[in-house]
Amino acid sequence: GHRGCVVWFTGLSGSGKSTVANLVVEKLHAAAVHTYLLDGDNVRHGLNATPKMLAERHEESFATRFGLGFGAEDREENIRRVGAVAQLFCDAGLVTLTAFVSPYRRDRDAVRSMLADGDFVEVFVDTPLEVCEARDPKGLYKQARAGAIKNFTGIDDPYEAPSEAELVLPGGDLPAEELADKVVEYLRGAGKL
Ligand code: GGZ
Repeated sequence: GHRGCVVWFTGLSGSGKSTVANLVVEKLHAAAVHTYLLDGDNVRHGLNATPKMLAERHEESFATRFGLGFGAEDREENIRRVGAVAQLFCDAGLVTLTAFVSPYRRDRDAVRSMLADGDFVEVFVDTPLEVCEARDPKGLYKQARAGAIKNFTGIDDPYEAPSEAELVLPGGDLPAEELADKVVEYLRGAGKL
């Protein structure tokens, strides 16, 4: 058995966080390392469901009190809860990967400070906005430009790039496969595997 850690991916929508994290999971699985990946697809549908999602199953007042949207406060609470869950998986000895935009430095640093020294590995998926917007896999940038989605990160909401990330991935320059190799290489070098 090995000690757990939290590999925290941060970057714009469409930067490749989830894609790279999923590839890292595959590579670590092949190396018999136990992992768990938390991302928008499994967290923002359950634990941190949006008000709209909760409204389908609960009273409107319940949905607005407990659902999490994309305002600064809701993003802060999203990251706080994800951080707390990641800490539990880390305690259980898993290499825990998270893939959230997590645009605020303060919120990411709060998670870092909850973990033991060295257990938080911040991975900045540094893909230029132009590249993310050209990819636009879900058509969200187009909607944000048209004003149909408000507070969209990179368009009319801020993204605070990490200044001291453990790893910066050139997301616009290299294929996801090679970026994932860099993450595995880093974790191996840092004695995390
Ligand atoms: C940013 C948004 C927004 C707004 C919906 N801003 O490409 P995606 O679709 O799958 O990734 C984005 C995801 C962001 O959720 P997170 O939980 O990662 O955000 S945060 O860490 O800031 O709490 C995008 C979609 O949800 N999405 N509205 N306004 N991304």
